[in-house]
Amino acid sequence: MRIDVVTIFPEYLEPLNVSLVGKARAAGRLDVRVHDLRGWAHDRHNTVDDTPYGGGPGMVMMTGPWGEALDQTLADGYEAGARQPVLVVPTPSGRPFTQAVAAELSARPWLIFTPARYEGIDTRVTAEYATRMPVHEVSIGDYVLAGGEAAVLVITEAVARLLPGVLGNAQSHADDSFAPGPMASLLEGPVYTKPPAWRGRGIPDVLLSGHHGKIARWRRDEAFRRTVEHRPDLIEQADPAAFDKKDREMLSILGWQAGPDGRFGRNPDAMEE
Ligand code: JCZ
Repeated sequence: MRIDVVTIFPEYLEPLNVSLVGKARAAGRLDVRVHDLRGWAHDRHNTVDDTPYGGGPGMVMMTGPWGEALDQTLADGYEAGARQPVLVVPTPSGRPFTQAVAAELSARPWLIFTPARYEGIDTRVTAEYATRMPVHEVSIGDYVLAGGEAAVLVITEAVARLLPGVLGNAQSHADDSFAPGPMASLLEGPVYTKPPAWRGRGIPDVLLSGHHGKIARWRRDEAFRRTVEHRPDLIEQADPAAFDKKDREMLSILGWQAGPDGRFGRNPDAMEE
């Protein structure tokens, strides 16, 4: 996979040299190019922003530098043999970035990120490139960053670990919270490692039992506990066909019951603080 990033803060992307993404690059599975948008500015002050039409606070990133940067980035990529680019634009007004979007992007050969600053990019830029390639405006969460660079780091890491040969074994993804499949829509439960006793705290006996069936069941029960506590919306949205008899027992213990449509909701008679 090839990734181009165009930004006014190339140093902000330094973490892409480290850890999983850095290793994927070193292994030749990922080719990352970071470009300084100011290299395509038109004046001696390297200006890339201007005041918003219609008034209001802040500044807007100008069409000129972005257009030339993207034209050059596309030309260089095609020249190097890259194909089928997707433009990924981090913005708080984008579609939610989810594990499903990460999986979709990981199947593409070429991603071009345009992290903005100020009040964002003149909307004609995405309109223009949307006529040439898929454009994904994505939000990594309901909070407001000062710019899109941190979102590029987040998205790149989520995508890179899905690339073939980057994480190692395929099972590593199958049990991820939010991965499709039998663990779908449940958060992962607690984990333990050595030593077996620490500050008076032990390990649940079942994990030392060697009984793989019981261990799997315990882990799933703990996943339900955590999901009910932290993300009850995931239980409410889950396809009840994904729940077996023991899942239903556990949900009942946790105060949840199936409604008329089969979906689970909190049992109002079992409400605790
Ligand atoms: C540019 N402020 C780009 C994205 N999910 C999310 N939160 N905040 C952003 C974001 C904020 C920005 C810019 C200026 C993305």
